[in-house]
Amino acid sequence: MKSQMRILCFLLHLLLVLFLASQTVLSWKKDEFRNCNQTPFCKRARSRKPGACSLIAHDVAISDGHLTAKLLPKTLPELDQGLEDQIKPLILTLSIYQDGIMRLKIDEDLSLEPPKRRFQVPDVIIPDFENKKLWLQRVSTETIDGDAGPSSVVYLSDEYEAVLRHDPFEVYVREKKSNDRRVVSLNSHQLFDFEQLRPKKEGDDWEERFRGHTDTRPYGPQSISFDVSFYGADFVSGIPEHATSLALRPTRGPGVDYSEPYRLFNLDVFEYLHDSPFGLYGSIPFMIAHGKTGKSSGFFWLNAAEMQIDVLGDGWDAESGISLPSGQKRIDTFWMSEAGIVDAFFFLGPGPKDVVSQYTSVTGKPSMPQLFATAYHQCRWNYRDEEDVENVDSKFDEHDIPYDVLWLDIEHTDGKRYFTWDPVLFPHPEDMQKKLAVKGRHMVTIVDPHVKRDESFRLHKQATEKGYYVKDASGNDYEGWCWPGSSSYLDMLNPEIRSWWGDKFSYKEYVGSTPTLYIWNDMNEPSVFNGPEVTMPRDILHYGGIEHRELHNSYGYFFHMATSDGLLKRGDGKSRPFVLSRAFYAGSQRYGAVWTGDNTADWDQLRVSVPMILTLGLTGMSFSGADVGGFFGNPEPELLVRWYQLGAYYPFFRAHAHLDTKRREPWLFGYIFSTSQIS
Ligand code: NBV
Repeated sequence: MKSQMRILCFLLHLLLVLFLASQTVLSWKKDEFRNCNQTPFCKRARSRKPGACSLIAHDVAISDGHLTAKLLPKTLPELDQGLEDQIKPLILTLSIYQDGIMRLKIDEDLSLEPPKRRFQVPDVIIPDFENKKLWLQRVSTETIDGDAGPSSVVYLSDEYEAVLRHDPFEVYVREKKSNDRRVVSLNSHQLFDFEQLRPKKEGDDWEERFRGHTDTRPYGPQSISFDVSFYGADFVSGIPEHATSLALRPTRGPGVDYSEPYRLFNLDVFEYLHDSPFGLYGSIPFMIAHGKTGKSSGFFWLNAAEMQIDVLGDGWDAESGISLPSGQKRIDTFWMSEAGIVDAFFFLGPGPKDVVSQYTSVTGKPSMPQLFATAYHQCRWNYRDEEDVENVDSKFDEHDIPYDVLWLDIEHTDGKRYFTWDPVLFPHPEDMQKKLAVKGRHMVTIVDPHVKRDESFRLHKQATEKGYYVKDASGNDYEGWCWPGSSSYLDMLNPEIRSWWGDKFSYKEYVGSTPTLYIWNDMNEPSVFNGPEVTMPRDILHYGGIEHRELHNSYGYFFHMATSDGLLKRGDGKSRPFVLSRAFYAGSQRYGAVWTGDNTADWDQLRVSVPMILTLGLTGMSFSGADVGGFFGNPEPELLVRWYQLGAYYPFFRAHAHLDTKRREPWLFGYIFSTSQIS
């Protein structure tokens, strides 16, 4: 009997081990995240058929140097009391800027007082951009290609002009010299849809539920979607961050590889897959199209709500009955966002470099990194204590391996209270930094956005007293779960809070910091362990009554900005900051470096790091890298060697490893690490 029990126990144990092993292999927790079908705005938008948009442009005029128009449905529904609010016009504004840039804004008619002003992302467009506006003086009218109604045409540059077709509503850019040749267009397939805000009526159920979380959605449906076509294009790239190829593969149409759209929703994804359109830690809604003719164009949608983008494969519209000007190859794309407005920029190139420089003339050029930051960084979660730091540092000298920066992860703090040091493990932080500094080396410490809710923690006390945390629907400080346990999150949308945060990096406030200490912002998607999809609920409230859903993708950007500005202030504006951030948004290039997060020690992840980093470079984030060696798991020696060889060419070159991995400082591999031993 006893031996039978033993066998049973053994078998159960074996089953458990097998189960756990299978979990580690397939550990991307797909079910924790929503797919398009589980995301009502995405499902609704994707089910629209070409030709569904019935808007036409009215009252086209020039006003304040812009072209303006009202968009109204072609057939107005019978006016009765209940429907009145459904036929409010949308206001369109088209503006032209120097160097081949067109901007299109579409919003609700604010004079009709919608229930709420929709969010427009602040502090992304650099102030200098407005000085590049060309003052439109006149609009000409043309009847194009047998259209029943007219189109309005305005000057864009010496080579291009912008066309607003009235019926059906469409916006495009065409070449002047052969005016049936288009460059880029919006709503050519008439998929445009703009859900206007409306008062809640009896019986409206706006709540959305996902895995035990309820999103109250007090303002109801407010999504926007439209198609954008790139003419003369052979492929499109951009819209990071995804672990996928440089040329984005189609997500809709016959025989496509991916069935989900490319998702842009900043998330802390545990053990991400190496080939997937699923959204990762950062979002840049900027796409570049390129053709074999050498011509490029680009499209950027300044909108920080959840976005989903389809690249439409050949034949996706076989049954639509819509025919676009023939003879021009093109790539069609479909853009969907949960909230916000249309604030879209079209870049006309003509070369790829021109497109990137047009994009960065809107969102800013990358900041010049400190020289040391372009060299090799040594990181691990975690270097245990001051002695460990000293040993690692001296081993680099002993083995004559160059390195410039040593990093400390979350375990260096006193109980995950950032800006503090564990009193037992790191009792002499200043001396530790000075010892590195005499050799010309620097240190980086981690500062995450979750603040430990602990009355005795000064940062938390001040933030609570000042009312600096984001609020839940009842107006209380939102509480989520993260490394320190119960935590709250600062409202980084508010410039006053950003400035207060920046002051925390002064030498006086960040006790134990010295001028050679720089910063790492992790978990700033923001990651909330017990939140929906491991992030902040969408109905949490920010400064000015903005819902988290409206700005989600820019939260990490504002956090990065505040930290970087803080380091600048610390050095009286004289010393350039270095801040590495995991989350990012359009414009993050102005604040420092990013990396591709928690990759895995395998060959596929080594491979995909290349298109990921190239894509980041194309979208302005030129200072980026991937964890050398792979964060999760233990790389075999050859993988590690190859990763170092590749990593030396990453703009940001840092080795990093998970807490549970074996130590892997380069000298630990002995002679195997010398290339002669590698097959
Ligand atoms: O702070 C711990 C880690 C960090 O080492 C890593 O680089 C980040 O991407 N952090 C994520 C949190 C835990 C990951 C499992």
